Amino acid sequence: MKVIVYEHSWRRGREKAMTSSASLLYNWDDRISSIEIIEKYNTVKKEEGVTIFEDRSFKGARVVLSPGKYNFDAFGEIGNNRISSLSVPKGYKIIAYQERNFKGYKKIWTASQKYLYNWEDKISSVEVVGPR
Ligand SMILES: [Ca+2]
Ligand SMILES: [Ca+2]
Repeated sequence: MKVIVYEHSWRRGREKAMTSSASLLYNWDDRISSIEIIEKYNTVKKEEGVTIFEDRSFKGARVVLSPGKYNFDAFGEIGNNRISSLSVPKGYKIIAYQERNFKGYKKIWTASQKYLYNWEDKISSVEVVGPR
């Protein structure tokens, strides 16, 4: 959820967008007079995207990648050359590359793969494309 707080009533004065409760108090304690809650922010779920798995059949370490471009350093504990299966939600696709920086052999998947055949443990960068 995203919240916009305002210094004065009726959404006037200084404003600040907040997406976590931690940032709420600093400089704004007792100064917030109106507030706007943006529920819409919540409709794009943070967890939505392609899930990469370390092992076949959606097992082992997993990392969810929302639409964007990622080198293997963004694969978390999975790391370089270790992806063995992919969960691809409807409407999503993943473009995988065997080298970092989106180079080398390239392959596109538009559905989940429990086994990557000759692509197992080779992926070094990916681009995730969401539904449009
Ligand atoms: Ca693996
Ligand atoms: Ca590679």
